[in-house]
Amino acid sequence: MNASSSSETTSHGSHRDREIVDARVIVTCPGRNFVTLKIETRSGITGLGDATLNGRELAVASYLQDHVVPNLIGRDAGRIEDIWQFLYRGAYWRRGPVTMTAIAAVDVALWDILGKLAGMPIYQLLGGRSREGALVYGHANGRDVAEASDAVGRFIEQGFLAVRAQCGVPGVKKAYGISSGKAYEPAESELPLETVWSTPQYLDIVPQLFERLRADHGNDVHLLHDVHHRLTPIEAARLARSVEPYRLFWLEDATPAENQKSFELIRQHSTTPLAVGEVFNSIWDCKHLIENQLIDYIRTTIVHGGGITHLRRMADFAALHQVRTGFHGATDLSPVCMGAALHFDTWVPNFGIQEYMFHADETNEVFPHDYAFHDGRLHCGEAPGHGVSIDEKLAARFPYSPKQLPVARLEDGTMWDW
Ligand code: GCO
Ligand code: MG
Repeated sequence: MNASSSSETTSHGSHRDREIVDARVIVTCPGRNFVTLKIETRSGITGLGDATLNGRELAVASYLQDHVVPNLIGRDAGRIEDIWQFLYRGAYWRRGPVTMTAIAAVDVALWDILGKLAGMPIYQLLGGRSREGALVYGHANGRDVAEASDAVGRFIEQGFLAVRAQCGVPGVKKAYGISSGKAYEPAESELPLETVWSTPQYLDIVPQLFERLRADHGNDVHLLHDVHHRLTPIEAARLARSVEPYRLFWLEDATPAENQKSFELIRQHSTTPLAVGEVFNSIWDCKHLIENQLIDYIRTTIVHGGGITHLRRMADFAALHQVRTGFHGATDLSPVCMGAALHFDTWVPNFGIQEYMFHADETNEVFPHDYAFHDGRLHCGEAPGHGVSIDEKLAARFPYSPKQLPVARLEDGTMWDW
C-alpha cells in the first residue's frame, strides 16, 4: 500500500525486493525479559531491532504490534530516514520512552537489512572504522568498601581498563547497584521492591570508597560511579567536589535531569566529568546540557533514543560541543542493542566509552552474536548488518515474566528517585 511506485532497480535489488512483507514482535525471557522486532522483506532478508524497555516491555510490544507494524507492510525497507520521519513526525504524539523505543526497533532492523543487502557491517555504512575496539567499563560492587575494592580488582584481572564501582551504604538495605555475589539485577519482582534511601550516609561513604580504590589499585584504571539520580543539584555538587582527588572518569546521573539547568550548579563547583542520559529518548532532552557544555558524556543509547538514525544526530550535535558518547549497556538492553551500539561506537568520531554488563548464558544463547571482548575493549564483528540474530525456537521456551524495577523512599517514607 505504501511501497514506492517507482520501478527503480539498484544492484542490491529493486524496491519490490526490499518491500517489507512481514514484521513480528518477539517477547522472550531468557534470564530476563526482552522485546525484539523482526522485519522481513519480499526477497527474504530479515532485520532485527531491540525494543526492550525494562519493566514496561508490553507497552512497547503493543505500540509496535498494534500501531506500527500495520504501517510498515508494503514500504520500501531502504527508506530508513523516511520511515523514521513517518513514525516520529507522522504520529503527531512525539517522543517519550515507549514511542522512541518502538521507533528505535524499526530503525535498527532496517539498518540491519541495509547492511545485509550491501554485504557490509553497519559501522562501514556509517562511514567506516574510527578505532580498533570500544573501551568498555564493567560493574563492580560490594556490600562495603573492602568488598567493592576486591570486586574492582577482579575486573582488572579480567583485563578491564575501566570499572564502575558501587558499595553498600551503612544503614541502607538494598542500596542501588549492590548484590550479594551474583551480577547486579534490578528488576526482580512482579511488583516493585520498596527500598529506603539515606542521602547523608551515601555522601559520606562514596569519597571513602574512591580513596580506597585509588590506594588499592593505583591511578591507571578508569573509575566510574553511578548516583542514579538520587541527589539534589547542590548535594550532587558536593559529591562531585569531594571525589575530585580520585579523578573519576565520570560521575553518572548525579541529579535528575528534567530541568537541564540543574547541572549548572554542579559545574560551578567541580571539575569531575559528568555523564547523563540513559533515560533520555531524544536530542531535546539534552540540548541545553550539550550546548552549554554542562556534561562530558551523553549516555542515551540506540534502543531508547530512536535508533541509529536519531543517535547519529545526537552524537554529531554533541561533537560540536566536545561531548562524547558513553552508551548505556546494562543487561536490560538486549544483545541486539549491544551489537548495533558497538557498530556505532566503532564509527562515531566522538566516542568516549561503552558500558558492558555480562548477559546471562541463556540470553547469549537466544541471541547469538559476533561481538567479542578482549584487552579491555569490545569488538564488533564483520558480519553484514549488526551481527546479532535470534534463535526463535529457543526464545519460545522462555515465556514473558512480569518484573518491575524497585522504588526508593527516604527514611520518613517520602517517595524518592530510585
Ligand atoms: C546503568 C543503569 C542501569 C539501570 C537499568 C534500568 O547505569 O547501567 O543505571 O543499571 O538501572 O538499566 O533498567
Ligand atoms: Mg546508570
